[in-house]
Amino acid sequence: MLKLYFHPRSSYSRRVRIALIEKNIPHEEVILDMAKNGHKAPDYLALNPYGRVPTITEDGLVLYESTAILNYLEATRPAPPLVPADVKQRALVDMHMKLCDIQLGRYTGVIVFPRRFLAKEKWDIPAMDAATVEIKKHLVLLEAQLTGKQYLVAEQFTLADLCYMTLLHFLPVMEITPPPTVAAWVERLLARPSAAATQPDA
Ligand SMILES: N[C@@H](CCC(=O)N[C@@H](CS)C(=O)NCC(=O)O)C(=O)O
Repeated sequence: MLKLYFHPRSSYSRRVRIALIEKNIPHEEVILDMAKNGHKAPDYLALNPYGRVPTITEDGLVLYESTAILNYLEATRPAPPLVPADVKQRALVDMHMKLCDIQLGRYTGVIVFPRRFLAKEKWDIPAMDAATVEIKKHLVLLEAQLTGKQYLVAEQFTLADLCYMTLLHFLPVMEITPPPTVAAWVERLLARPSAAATQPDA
């Protein structure tokens, strides 16, 4: 059976958990005690030498990096689909998944991690301010791409939306107010039962 190693507060793990729910995939869950460095323990590092979550294992395969896992789940369990059938539309999904990590994930980490887990004296305020600027720039681009649309690609919920939703969940924590179309899109995504079932406690 597919096994998922994760932490309930991890946004990248949440991507995979949402896909498992959306696709109704039976699996076993292993929660790592990250507060006690469970993700740096030798037995976990033997699976994922980067010591990050999520990781999945299945039939001898060990796979980490959330987007690689999402693509694997899609390839092995195509129904219900989380990508469009059309090749060009599928390419757009891949583009948005990559841009989500490069243009957003990179910067949300700079702000969200200290705000959730570190005392204020330990915050790197200039770095967090610079990250805020980059995120706001990206949200302006997303606003233009989403105008008149419900979802990023092909008017259907895809892996592109899924990748964004677990990071944009933290807009309030980052004290960033999104432009209106992005705000409505995030609300729509986070209203999905799979989002409710995986909501982090803080
Ligand atoms: N690019 C990775 C990011 C995974 C990641 O950064 N996970 C965080 C938790 S959300 C983690 O494990 N951090 C622990 C560490 O970096 O030591 C992915 O998409 O899976």
